[in-house]
Amino acid sequence: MDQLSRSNVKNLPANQIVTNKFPVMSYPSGNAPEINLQNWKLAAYGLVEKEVHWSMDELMKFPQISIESDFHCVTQWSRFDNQWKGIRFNSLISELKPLSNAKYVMIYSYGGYSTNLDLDILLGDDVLFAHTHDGIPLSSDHGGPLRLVVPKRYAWKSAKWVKSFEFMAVDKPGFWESRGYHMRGDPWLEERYWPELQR
Ligand SMILES: Nc1nc2c(c(=O)[nH]1)N[C@H]1C(S)=C(S)[C@@H](COP(=O)(O)O)O[C@H]1N2
Ligand SMILES: [Mo]
Repeated sequence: MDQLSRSNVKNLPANQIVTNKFPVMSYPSGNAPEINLQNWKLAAYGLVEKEVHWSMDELMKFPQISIESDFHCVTQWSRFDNQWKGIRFNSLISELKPLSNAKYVMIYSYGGYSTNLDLDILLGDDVLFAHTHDGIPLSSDHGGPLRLVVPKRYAWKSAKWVKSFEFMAVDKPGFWESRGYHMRGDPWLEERYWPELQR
């Protein structure tokens, strides 16, 4: 089925419009941050038994998974059938051993962006740290070398240019969440903004 006819059926959350383009949405600067790929590492810390810093070579030794998922931006565009390839968030967990009180994760990006997610959601089979989109290495505009992909949340939770993530016992707002976006951001429940901030 093509993308427009699919949009009439069941895969489009309320008040979204299908696009076949792949818009770039980056804030605050509008530009991709400078990232030194030479000594690039992904760091995990907080409520874990062991802090870990992975190089890209180390990450590439984890199982490389491909998933197809839809991408829903809170500004109301949706892009169907994105092919993402990368490493499941879940498969990094065995090295970290989160403590039992770890319930939330803050993802930090180069450039100062951050976003908070429930650990439960991140452990899903569909959540990846992706390095490839539709068969092409992720461009820096789209979050290369590595971005998070969380299909069950609005796309602002799919942090580009990931740098580190922190396990937390208490939820706290990331970049957009502290500016009124919803703490959870489920597109099927239209969790766009905190109700008290909606006008
Ligand atoms: N680091 C970072 N990640 C980000 C953003 C951003 O501004 N900075 N924008 C978010 C928003 S609002 C959306 S819709 C998607 C857009 O991803 P794209 O630019 O690859 O389409 O990235 C999300 N991840
Ligand atoms: Mo977005």
